[in-house]
Amino acid sequence: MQYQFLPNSKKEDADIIINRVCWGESVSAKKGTADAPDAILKASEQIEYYDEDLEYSPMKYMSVHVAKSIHEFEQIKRACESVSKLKKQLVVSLGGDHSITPQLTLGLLKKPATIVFLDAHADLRRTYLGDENSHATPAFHLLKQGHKLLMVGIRSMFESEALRIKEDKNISCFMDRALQRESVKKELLKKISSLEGDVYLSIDMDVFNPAFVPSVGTPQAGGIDYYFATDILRALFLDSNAEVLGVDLVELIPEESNVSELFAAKLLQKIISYWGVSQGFQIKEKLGAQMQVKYE
Ligand SMILES: [Mn+2]
Repeated sequence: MQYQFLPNSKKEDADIIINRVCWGESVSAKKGTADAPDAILKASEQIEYYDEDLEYSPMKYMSVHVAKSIHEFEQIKRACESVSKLKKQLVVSLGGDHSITPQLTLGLLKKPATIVFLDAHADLRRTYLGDENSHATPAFHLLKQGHKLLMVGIRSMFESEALRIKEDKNISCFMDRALQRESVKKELLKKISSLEGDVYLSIDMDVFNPAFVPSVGTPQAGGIDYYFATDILRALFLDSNAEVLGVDLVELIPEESNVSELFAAKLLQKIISYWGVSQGFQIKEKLGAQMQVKYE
């Protein structure tokens, strides 16, 4: 598989590493998350190279490596361990269900970080239907790993999860309902702009309104929209001093209309584009993957 049908660089030379984590074994309302990585990459072929917001073509400046797909839970951690020590790389992992996130952070993050966690669900269960590594438990594991959680878009939780959000000093939570107010949106963007240190961004695609992303494992009424998500990317990548080491997009299920995967592919392009500007690529020499292809 390729990103935007562009040539693949070697892993050690690439600016962007895309992991395909085809893992969706934990119990979900719907099945099919394991097929999402390739469906999102296929959909990326439909996304223009030019970023109309940031007014440059990110892939003229950046190279990309799409890694071999991962099908074993035990392999997920390793996908992030072999990132280059010689150059800065952004690791974007396409899931899979949300149980993959704590494995990815185990491999990628060397010290306590802030996890920006976009999700409709709190995902703070210790176990879910007897499964410790379920799509309902990632936030629990991330806290256990010593990270701080900035939760965004939450609108579904168990009572014990609500209590934990209130009591745990390592959790900041912006509920979806509150985010309907402009003032709270602004407050969140300000908070993200003030982040420092290592950051990991986990985007459960069910954070979006199901009208925009209909096909996810556990859809939930309410939800944020695409433009607010790009505001979050801007605050994180361009306005803050944080160093974003990795991103994941999880819980998507490919569907016939392709609307959900096209949304995810566009979001993926924006993530790469904003990170690129944060690293100053748009004023560097054009050595990117798009320079190797003739088609527009
Ligand atoms: Mn989730």
